[in-house]
Amino acid sequence: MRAVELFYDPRHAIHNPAYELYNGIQTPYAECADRLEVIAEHLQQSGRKLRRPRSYDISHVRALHSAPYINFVRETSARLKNGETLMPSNFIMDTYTPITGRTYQAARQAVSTALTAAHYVLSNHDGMAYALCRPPGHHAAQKHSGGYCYFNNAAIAANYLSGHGRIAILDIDYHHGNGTQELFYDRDDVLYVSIHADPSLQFPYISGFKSETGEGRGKGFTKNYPLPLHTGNAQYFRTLRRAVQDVQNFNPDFLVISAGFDAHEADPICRFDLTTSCYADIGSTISALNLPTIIVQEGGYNLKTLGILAETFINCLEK
Ligand code: OKP
Ligand code: ZN
Repeated sequence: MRAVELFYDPRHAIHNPAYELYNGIQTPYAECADRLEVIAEHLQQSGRKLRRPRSYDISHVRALHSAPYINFVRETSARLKNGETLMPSNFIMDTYTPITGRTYQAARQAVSTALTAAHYVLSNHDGMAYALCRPPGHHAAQKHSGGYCYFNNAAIAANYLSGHGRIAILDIDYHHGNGTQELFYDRDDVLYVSIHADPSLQFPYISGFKSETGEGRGKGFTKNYPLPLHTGNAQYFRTLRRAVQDVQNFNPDFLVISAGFDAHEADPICRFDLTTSCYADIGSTISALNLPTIIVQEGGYNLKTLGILAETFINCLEK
């Protein structure tokens, strides 16, 4: 039994945009603060302790994101008054990623939460650490972002760990992590493997196709497994076995999981048909790799199921 240490910063809630634009129409913000609150409450009620992360300086963010992009998020946040929201057009590639007066601070804290988890496994090689991050990160690229993301929490933690060995990132969020893929596309010391919905039909549309495999030294160190709408447990699990085989072939020293729970059948904005038991199987399969592992929270939008999914997943990681 390997324990999963949990890191959670309640100040994530200061980032809470009022709406996103969908075909020009204001709709409630799916990436809401309650997402993380229901997970945190559920885990605490099932007897788990949540630890507060420490803070890390900006150098970790600068290592992957461009100065103009970081400055844009910081300065935009700084000039917005409480309650004001900007739907940016430069640097942000969609209308789902508004900036508020507190966005920069919350995004920095989410990075710190992921880095705290990374630091934990550096000194506890048998351990695992789960970073309850919000806002999520895997759509954040070097010079721009989108998809509810600002800074790439998982990628920044992976980059930090890459100073200590070879890193495999396994992204099980329903959406392709275009930001993470881009940030490591030309690197051979960080493997990126993603299972996600067919990007010709689903966000982020621009990447996640099978043909994208890396470039230069990074050729062969990106692996994409796009799946059709309404993928169920059996097909998902077959694909997961292949993805896990890729991870084993790479022989990493550390594993980073970009964990979205939005491939579940009850997710309101996604269209896979996984049941809760599939998250148990995913947890057990990852656990069997027996690697120092951090789990970084990405998507998952059904407030009624997020708590149980996180608990199921963590319980099986520990078995
Ligand atoms: C972020 B993550 C629904 C459209 C929203 C944006 C999806 C961002 C997903 N109103 N599309 O990877 O879970
Ligand atoms: Zn997602």
